[in-house]
Amino acid sequence: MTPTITAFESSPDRGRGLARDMAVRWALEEVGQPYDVRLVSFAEMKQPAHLSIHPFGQIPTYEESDLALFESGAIVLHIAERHAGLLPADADARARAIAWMFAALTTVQAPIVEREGFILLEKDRPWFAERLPLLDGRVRDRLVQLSARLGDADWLDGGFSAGDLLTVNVLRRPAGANFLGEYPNLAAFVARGEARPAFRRAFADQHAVFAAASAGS
Ligand code: GTB
Repeated sequence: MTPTITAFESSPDRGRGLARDMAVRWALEEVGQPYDVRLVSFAEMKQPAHLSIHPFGQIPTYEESDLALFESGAIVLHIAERHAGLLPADADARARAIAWMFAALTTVQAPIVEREGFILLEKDRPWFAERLPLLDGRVRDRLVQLSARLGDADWLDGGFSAGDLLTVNVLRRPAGANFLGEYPNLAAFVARGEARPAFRRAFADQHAVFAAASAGS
């Protein structure tokens, strides 16, 4: 059965592929699984029908037969476990790839999202100028460590995996991408991810939603 995912009807990122449906689209493209997309408005996300699938009223969700999932990381893991191409066959390598998935969504993402939220919500506050360098430092600390681990490898642990997919996806967010110039190997890592045909298809599909909405408005 063709799975259905949800995405923003009108994404605030204006087609830049920064919302979390992007990781799910990319994973589905990597494994060659066709999918349908149900676009939802902010209001629809808070209605009982959507809340029955996503308890927090967000996107993305994933529905396939009787299975309904939320959380982009869980959805990508589900896709990776059921299709070849996103997790190594060797059990230890697979466990390490899953560790990178968790690292992307927790350890790497946390300071990036914290800085992003701070800029969005607190830029007019008197403490903004004093606190921003602290949050910049937290992002840099993480990127220094990630850069050291990646070294001159193409991917984080052997071949491309769901761990790389989620890490690239997180680093694309503005609060990560703003610093990539300081870490050429991370910039190249993100560029390698973005050059993958599956990424490009996923990006084009989500961008088409924005383009269609703009044309209609
Ligand atoms: N942990 C969840 C996951 O990974 O699936 C987080 C899901 C989530 O944050 N969903 C957001 C959402 O539905 C969209 S992705 N928000 C609506 C709401 O909470 O009411 C976050 C996002 C939104 C917008 C941009 N942007 O404009 O750049 C980037 C990322």
